[in-house]
Amino acid sequence: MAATRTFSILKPDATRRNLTGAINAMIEGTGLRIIAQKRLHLTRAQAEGFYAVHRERGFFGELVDFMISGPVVVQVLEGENAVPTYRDIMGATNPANADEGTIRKTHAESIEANSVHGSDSEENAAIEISYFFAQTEITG
Ligand code: RTP
Ligand code: MG
Repeated sequence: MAATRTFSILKPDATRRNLTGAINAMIEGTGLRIIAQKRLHLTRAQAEGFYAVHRERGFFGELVDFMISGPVVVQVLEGENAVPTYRDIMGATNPANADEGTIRKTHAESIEANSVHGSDSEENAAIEISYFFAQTEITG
């Protein structure tokens, strides 16, 4: 089967607790390959743009404040069924509902500070990858 890509963010609660390596090991354990990665401190405008689909939700302001509260690591992941493979290892949005062995069950602090983001479709993955990465930064 052809390799596909998804977009990932290790959120500020993860970088603050020095969990980049631990989470990357869980990602690589699925067989997904981290084909691009960089550490950034998002601006408010970048975070608002990234989460624009949620701007009408009650938690939008808090979510943006959280996402700019510290550095993040943005990544492109590649492998078979990359979007659902990553969503599976991430676990449910609320860590209280996440399965054992998932990133969020193991590491997340709360429904907001839930350690990771992963695209929810291949279409959104392509949009999100191009929001943060130039083609020349991705080595498949
Ligand atoms: P993500 O987009 O970050 O991968 O997470 P997701 O699909 O599992 O969840 P989504 O519904 O897209 O929500 C995006 C992020 O907003 C925060 N959130 N806070 N306070 C709340 O009720 C609430 N609900 C969602 C989380 O950080 C969630 O990952
Ligand atoms: Mg989402």
